[in-house]
Amino acid sequence: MYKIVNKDGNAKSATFSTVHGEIQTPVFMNVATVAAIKGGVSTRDLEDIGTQVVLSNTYHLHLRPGDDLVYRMGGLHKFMSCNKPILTDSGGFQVFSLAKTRKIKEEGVYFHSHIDGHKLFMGPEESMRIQSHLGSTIAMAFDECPSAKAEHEYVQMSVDRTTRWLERCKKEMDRLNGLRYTVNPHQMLFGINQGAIFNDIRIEHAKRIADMDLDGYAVGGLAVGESHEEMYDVLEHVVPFLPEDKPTYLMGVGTPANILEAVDRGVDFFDCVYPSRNGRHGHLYTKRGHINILNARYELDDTPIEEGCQCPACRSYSKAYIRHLLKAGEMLGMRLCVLHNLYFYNNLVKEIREAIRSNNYQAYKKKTLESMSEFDS
Ligand code: PRF
Ligand code: ZN
Repeated sequence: MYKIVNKDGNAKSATFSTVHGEIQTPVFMNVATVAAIKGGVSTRDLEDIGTQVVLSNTYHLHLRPGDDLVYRMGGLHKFMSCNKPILTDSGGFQVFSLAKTRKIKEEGVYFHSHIDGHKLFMGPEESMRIQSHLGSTIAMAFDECPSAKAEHEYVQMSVDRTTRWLERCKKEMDRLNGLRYTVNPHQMLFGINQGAIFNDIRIEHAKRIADMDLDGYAVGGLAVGESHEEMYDVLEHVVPFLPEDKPTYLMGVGTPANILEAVDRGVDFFDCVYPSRNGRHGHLYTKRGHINILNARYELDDTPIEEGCQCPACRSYSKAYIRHLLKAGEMLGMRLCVLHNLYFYNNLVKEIREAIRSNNYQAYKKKTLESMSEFDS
């Protein structure tokens, strides 16, 4: 059940109820590709950093440890001891970005594992069966994400096939949810809009999938090499054709500025590897821009990464100490940086929700964008 709490312009803030708890949107999903947030963050830490939803991956878990194993261990929630909603991506995108020698056919995609090279096949039914084994809260449809540089003719052909794949996903998900030994019989399915940067294809596709009464709708195929302006333009054109009474998810996006702009165009779910990946390298987000904690200027800095930040790193440790840990290759250094960055993203969407709910989004967005560009060291 998706209920809009308030709209401020096109920005919307909602509550989304799931069998694993209620989600407040806009929300940032914390990426745990192989059922672990990289950087040594455990599910025990999620409360401290304000995580609402965890995102994991069909492709990776199918290869290792195998979705069969996860099923026998009682499903992903039990396996990784996570009591929050989990969204699983379908594997479509990862097959295209990671696997070697893939061949796309009407039935699905033939490819080789990026781990040991063995031959595999994944189509809509396989993706749904794997996600059903995992028992995630939300399953994503199996799609093709065409390159941002693909031509109109190819993109049209690909999107038509993605629509046929979506029909097969829905049928298979309905069947799986009705089986007796399903981990999560209430598993939800989100469709994915594609069409590269061609607004005509995007809009036609959005209209077709909007009629399919899915639990939510994602905009895929963005942040794959096009400019930020092109991405915002696609959102402006396509989001109005997706059902307003369902969640809108922009896949794999993005920077704090991208999130602020996309919220303004009606998006309310996000995920991105930036906070965890950048954290592992000592690149830290603050309200005044990003800092590189390895910079010599922080050698004797006894202040936290961000004054007033309530994350586990800032509540106890100085920049000088965290810098030392990273330089010494201590695991704790990386962990503290990732905890801070995830807290920053989760807190950003929390502030965004508060601004939308008090009809103050434009002013909040302007102030935040201005202050975030203050420094870059
Ligand atoms: N499709 C799927 N997952 C994704 C994408 C997509 O297009 C993207 C594109 N930014 C990220 N993750 N299934
Ligand atoms: Zn912090």
